[in-house]
Amino acid sequence: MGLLTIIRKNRRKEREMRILFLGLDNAGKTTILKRLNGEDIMAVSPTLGFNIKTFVHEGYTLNIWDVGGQRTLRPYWRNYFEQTDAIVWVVDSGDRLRMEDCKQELHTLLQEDRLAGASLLVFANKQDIRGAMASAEIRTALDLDGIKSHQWSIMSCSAVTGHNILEGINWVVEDVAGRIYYGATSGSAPILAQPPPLAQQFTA
Ligand code: G3D
Ligand code: MG
Repeated sequence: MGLLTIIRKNRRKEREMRILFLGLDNAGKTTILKRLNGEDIMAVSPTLGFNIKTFVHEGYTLNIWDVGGQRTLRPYWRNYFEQTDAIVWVVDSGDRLRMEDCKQELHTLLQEDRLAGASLLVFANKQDIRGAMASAEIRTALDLDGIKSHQWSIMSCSAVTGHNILEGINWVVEDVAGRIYYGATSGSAPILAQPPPLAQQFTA
């Protein structure tokens, strides 16, 4: 049995998922995580390295890696790719000027072999800002429909109001569980009460 197979089996038994939060700097990654963790969202400062947060959600342990998105830090993203089950790509929906940069970075990221198979959730964050781009507009601007390599979904949200944050994480957990746990042939795979819904495109 290969090492990867052993690691996968262990993770299945432990019901663990590894989720990577990425996106340009200032998109709201750290704020979303703080919101999820019930922390004070007013106390965020730019992430110079990375934060790891662990939550138990719907019976799964989520290890969430929040990595700094400044241009100078982006070359280091690849150090975090191993064993990633899902990518949460956070977008500042008010930042029209950097949408092209955002698209390029996302499409470059998705070419990474080590991310093959990871689910992709695009969070169109900061919907509370006046003039924010709607998720349908961001879907086009980021050419999400051109992504054939990953199962993806886009969801509008606001870390400030909390709108759709949990719904987004639910989609990630269901999508990953559908692949890792339902696709499992090992007897150690947990049995869930309900099959997860098929991947859906959220345009809320
Ligand atoms: P990052 O981790 O992606 O780099 P941060 O982004 O979480 O550090 O957030 C960057 C700034 O955006 C912060 O403001 C934060 O309060 C703000 N922000 C995050 N999410 C939202 C949101 O949903 N709505 C609004 N209006 N602002 C948001 P500061 O002023 O501290 O730079
Ligand atoms: Mg940050």
